[in-house]
Amino acid sequence: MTTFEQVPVFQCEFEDDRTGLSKETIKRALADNLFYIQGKVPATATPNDYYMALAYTVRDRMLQRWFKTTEVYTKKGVKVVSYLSAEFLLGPHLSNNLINLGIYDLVRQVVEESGLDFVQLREIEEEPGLGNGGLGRLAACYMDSLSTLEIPAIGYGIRYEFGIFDQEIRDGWQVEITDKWLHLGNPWEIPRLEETIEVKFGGRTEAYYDEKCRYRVRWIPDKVVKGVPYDTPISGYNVNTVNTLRLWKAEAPESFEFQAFNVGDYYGAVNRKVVSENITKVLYPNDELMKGKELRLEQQYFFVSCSLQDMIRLHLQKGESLETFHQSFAVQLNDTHPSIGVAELMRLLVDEYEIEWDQAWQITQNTFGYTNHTLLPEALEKWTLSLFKNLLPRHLQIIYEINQRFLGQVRAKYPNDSDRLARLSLIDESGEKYVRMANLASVGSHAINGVAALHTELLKRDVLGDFHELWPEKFSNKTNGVTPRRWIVVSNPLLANLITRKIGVDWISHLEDLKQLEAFIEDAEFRREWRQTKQDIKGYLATYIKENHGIEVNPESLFDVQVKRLHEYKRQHLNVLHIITLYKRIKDNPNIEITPRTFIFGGKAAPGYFMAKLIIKLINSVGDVVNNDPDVRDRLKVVFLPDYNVRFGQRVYPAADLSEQISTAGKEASGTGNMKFAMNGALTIGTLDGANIEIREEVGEENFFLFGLTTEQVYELKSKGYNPWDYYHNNPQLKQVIDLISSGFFSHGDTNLFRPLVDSLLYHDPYMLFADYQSYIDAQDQVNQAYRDQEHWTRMSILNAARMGKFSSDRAILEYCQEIWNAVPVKIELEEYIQGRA
Ligand code: GL2
Repeated sequence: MTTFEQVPVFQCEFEDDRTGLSKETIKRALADNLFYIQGKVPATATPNDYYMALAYTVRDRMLQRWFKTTEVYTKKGVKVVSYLSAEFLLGPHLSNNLINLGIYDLVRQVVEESGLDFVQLREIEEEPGLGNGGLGRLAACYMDSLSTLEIPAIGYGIRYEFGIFDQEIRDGWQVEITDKWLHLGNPWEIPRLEETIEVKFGGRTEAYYDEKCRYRVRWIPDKVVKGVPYDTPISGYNVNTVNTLRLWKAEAPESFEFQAFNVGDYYGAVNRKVVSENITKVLYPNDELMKGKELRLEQQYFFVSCSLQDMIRLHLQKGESLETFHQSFAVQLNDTHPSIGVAELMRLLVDEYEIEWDQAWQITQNTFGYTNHTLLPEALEKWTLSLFKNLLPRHLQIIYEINQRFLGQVRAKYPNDSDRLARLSLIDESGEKYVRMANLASVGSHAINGVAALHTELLKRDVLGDFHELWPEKFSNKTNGVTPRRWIVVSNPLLANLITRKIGVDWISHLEDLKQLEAFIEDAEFRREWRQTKQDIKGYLATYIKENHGIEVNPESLFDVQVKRLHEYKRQHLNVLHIITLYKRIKDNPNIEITPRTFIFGGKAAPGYFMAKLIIKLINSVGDVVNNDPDVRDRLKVVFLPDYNVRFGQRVYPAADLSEQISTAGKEASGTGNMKFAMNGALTIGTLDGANIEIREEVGEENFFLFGLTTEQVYELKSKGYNPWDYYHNNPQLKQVIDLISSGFFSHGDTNLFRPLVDSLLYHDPYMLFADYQSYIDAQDQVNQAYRDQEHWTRMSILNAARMGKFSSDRAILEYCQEIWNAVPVKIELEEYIQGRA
């Protein structure tokens, strides 16, 4: 085996083409990669070839750091955080890596001096959309912070061939197009074929006595699938650490099929190959909705088994015994999607490594931590026993065993409390029987956390209330955070530069430093610059909207933005009710004084979620009427921007004046978009939900537009008996708005189109839009007033950004490290002869 020191490039005394940072070297490296990797010369090269050459040039400059980082982690005594997540919504790599390596401006200059269009090349990158929304993006932010904080870490997930679908809007409706992110190749990943792992499925179990006469169980599967790891480097900002994101691809093991070929079952063998490879074909596009599909459980088990086997291999390679596994790895379950890991680690330890049950259980509990991300009942994962038994017969036995021992403890503590026992059981036996994954995760972990203060309190009280009573010490809150590298430096260079000119660059890795901006609040010139910056960015977005969607928007108008997945609980339709209210005011009095606004929406609906798709149609239909009505005189514009993704987020957060965070209180676990907006100087209109509460606490109530019922009031009203008709009849303004939709005014006279939506509001209104309507309109009227005083608005905007330090993912990761993972930074030192950073 070649050791690190033996790799020839490390002894180079001259500037190496793959590491050097002089302009000349980078220029040569681009040409070299174009020719030797892409096999192209300028005469035949496409823009994509140039993009690939550029990406390889950047990746080359990460490789030594990556290699060195990996090497250090194989040393005894280094504890590695293993973040298990079915989703990683990374977004484009190029700019982020350039920023983290400190070579953005340099590389841009070289590219441009070579006669290439840097922005064009940057925009060619297909973003890996391997996630649905907040949960997957959080995992990506956490990977960035882990590297930046120099924490040894590895992210494990699934290399979906098709990520989240691309969204087109046709005739106002969402149309889903498959996402072919890999079609032109992915320069950021390296397959590690030699580290392939086998995963078993199905079949049956068999009891036997081993040579020491101990009772054992073996699993005889009926299918084996290969997991091939694809590694992506995750650079830290301004440090040498480059952690790994290891995503697994399913492949059929050829050897397994020889028999089938020999007996002539060619098509059967091919079919099994196809079926195996289907496991990692596509990301399930449901956000916060559990659908009991077998393939989904296969995906979960597949990546979790690969990952745990991989960790065990690494641990054993260090020369350690499995008794100390939890000292090598802190494994975090990102929601219940990877929670089968609890049973799988037990199976590996007990069945394959012959560790006694009690000790294996200790190791398992010490290894796992569980983060819950939602209170929505429809999102809680559960699998029917029959499905589970067919796919994972051994795991079901293990779950029964865990359950029996666990319920024994509960019985001892709470004798004669069968209701409690039924609620805590890993098996739901109230009707058809299910395995409850949140219960499995809770029992198998030493730490359980929610993602915002309110969410954690509600978890402790409701969803995991019985577990909290049993083990209060396991619970803690870890309020979410987002990475300022991607969400300010990469996405908003104008603002980043302005901030850096005022307070230096340290804020990029110490976001609390933004507080120093408060000292400039009385500086009129600074306020002017701040305002001008926002104005310029809004101008860019306006141009983009005009060029790409043909809609003229006024950059002077208030940019009111709601971008997030479409969901009734997020209440995009409440926003629409406000738009129609303003429209009606104009129609009733065309000369009314009104603060010009541009309403910008973006977000995908799960393909099977009819109501969410109807809300998209409503937004577009209202937009068609409002945007084309001469009475409006361009004072209101409504745009739904299709295919909201990370890249588009980067464009829109910096341009927002107002951030819409209007979920029904108690429904949004945290939200992270709310943080990205405020960091970029947007003001929030929001409910007391998720992290909004903490954002408001930080920025000050006078700098936040609050409305709506509290969680307590929502519960109270529900239990008293909520009747949306009361609000409809008692509020003439609301009645007019609803009647206008019902009348077919926005649907060319079709009174049926939006009926399901209107009826749902009138007859059920599960998310209480009507109860919050007036309070929302009043808060929006305050927004209008405030925006008219631009000086005051600018002060509020600066204060919002300045007080967002808490919401850096660096703070969140530090808390996880100190309170859950017991992980500490490990500095990665590079040999002197390796080029330093720019
Ligand atoms: C979510 C929550 O809905 C969201 O409020 C939270 O910010 C993120 C990250 O913690 O997790 N839960 C969930 O299932 N999805 C989310 O976005 N998809």
